[in-house]
Amino acid sequence: MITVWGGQTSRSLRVVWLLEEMGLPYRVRQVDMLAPEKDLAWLAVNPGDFLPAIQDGDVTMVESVAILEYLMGRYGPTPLQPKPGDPAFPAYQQFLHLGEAGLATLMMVPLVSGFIAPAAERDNWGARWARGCVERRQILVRRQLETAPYMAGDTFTAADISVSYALRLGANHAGFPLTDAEQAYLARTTARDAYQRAYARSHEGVAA
Ligand SMILES: N[C@@H](CCC(=O)N[C@@H](CS)C(=O)NCC(=O)O)C(=O)O
Repeated sequence: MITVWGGQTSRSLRVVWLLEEMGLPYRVRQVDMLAPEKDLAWLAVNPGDFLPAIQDGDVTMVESVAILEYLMGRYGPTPLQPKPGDPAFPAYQQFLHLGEAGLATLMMVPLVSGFIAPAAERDNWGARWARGCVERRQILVRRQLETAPYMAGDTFTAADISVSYALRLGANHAGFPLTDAEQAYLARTTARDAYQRAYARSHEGVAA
């Protein structure tokens, strides 16, 4: 049984979403990152103390997009992961990684500056720089949506799991507005049964 260590708004949602899409059995172990006392069982899994992580038999892994690639490689093949010879593969690979490396990672800087930093440090050069980087990278998502319903083309893939998470993170927690096309895209991806189940499982046992 695969164990997903996660939190309700964490990138563990990407992992749980993929597991639901693939129909694989798993359990979620919630970690409260803001708890005054650290969960020692959690720190033994990831001493770096960032979510998500998975345990699958002898395998322990962190980094949400790497975990997606592991699960698809280990338990695929799956249409969520186009093969290298597929014309959709380059766009798939690009947006799978852009969702984290190009968008979500950079979004964290204005997010923590805007909502967690002391008031005097909220408007800072680093946060403004990161915001500009995200805004320019988001143009690539918008350009893709002018020609196709999904990041890799006509078919939903793990790249959509990666990018959808980032767009929601930015819009809901870091003040990155969504265009009409991005909103329609998110409505499309998050209407999937697997997303709905993943969202519910990720929030189980968590007070509203
Ligand atoms: N690139 C990592 C980012 C992980 C990350 O930033 N996780 C957040 C929660 S979504 C976290 O645990 N932040 C606390 C910290 O890094 O101290 C991934 O995709 O898994």
